[in-house]
Amino acid sequence: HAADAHRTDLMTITRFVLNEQSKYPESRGDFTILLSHIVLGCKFVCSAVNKAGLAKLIGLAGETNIQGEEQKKLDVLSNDVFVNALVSSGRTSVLVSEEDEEATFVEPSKRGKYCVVFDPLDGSSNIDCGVSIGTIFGIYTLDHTDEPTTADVLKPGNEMVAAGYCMYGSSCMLVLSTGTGVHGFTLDPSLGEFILTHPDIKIPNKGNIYSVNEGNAQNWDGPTTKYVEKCKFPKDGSPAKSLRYVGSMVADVHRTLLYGGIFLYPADKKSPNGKLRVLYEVFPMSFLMEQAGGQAFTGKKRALDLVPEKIHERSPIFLGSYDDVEEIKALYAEEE
Ligand code: AHM
Ligand code: MG
Repeated sequence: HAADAHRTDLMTITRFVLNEQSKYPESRGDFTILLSHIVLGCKFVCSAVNKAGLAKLIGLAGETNIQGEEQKKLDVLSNDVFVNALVSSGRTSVLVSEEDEEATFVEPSKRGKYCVVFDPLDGSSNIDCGVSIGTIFGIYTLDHTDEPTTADVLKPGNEMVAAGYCMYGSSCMLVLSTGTGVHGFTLDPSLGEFILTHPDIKIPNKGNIYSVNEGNAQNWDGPTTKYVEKCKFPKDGSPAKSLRYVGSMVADVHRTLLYGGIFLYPADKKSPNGKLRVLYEVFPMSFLMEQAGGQAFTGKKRALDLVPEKIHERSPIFLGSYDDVEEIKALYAEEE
């Protein structure tokens, strides 16, 4: 029976990726090992986030608890966990984290062929009120055996070999693409395993939700202003869109992926490059959107074609359903 098969033949994320990688004859399991270390980081952060209130993990970095122990803020802790997991995988050479100003270069004895860019705990301003937060990551391959440099990660998003995020919400979900579609896995807490629950996610071609921090509207440029006006007061007889904005990129993008619509973090007069970071926020989410059949646009070009010059560079971003992103592209094209 199919129902029995579901319960006894579990497609874990490790099994899924092993299956995928076996299609490449040259694969030696390195990617699977790397991913299992990322998964470990996600499980650790998930458990820490769930216990945050209880364990009094929340607080300013450097604060001490009643036992007089130094407490680490959850985002600092998450960063340490991911850096340690990635280095100890023995499969990485360069790491870029939102939490660290400089890139981490793995010592020669532990080096491997991958470079990982990540935001260990995105949306951390939402921790204290229990709103969903997440980890975002992107993976590049190192294509030489010389000493690694930041040039190895300052590459366009279209060169990423994999990208994903883990959302710490009402359930813990890991969404991954290795370039063959987008697949969602839900953590079964009793097994401690991510199980395939959302195979081959496709974003609807058009959605009825827009997602943006409208408090910045007075500083927007013309096309963004026109677009949001159109969402609220459509002139072509179509219904107005609903507004949903969590303020946590992982949650806002996850909803956009599943329900369709558009997520915007545009440029404004105060932040001409928007807020979100190219390497570990814009690229991974754009990679997933394209793999799910959607689009990601910067206001000037396809987001994945950006070539970052600095590891913490920012870019405006408009991503989501194919047809909705077409509309904002048309408005920017009119400007030129
Ligand atoms: P963070 O990396 O400091 O947590 O900021 C990133 C977050 C994203 O998750 C979210 O999309 C965005 O900031 C929200 O920004 P704003 O509060 O300006 O709307
Ligand atoms: Mg962030």
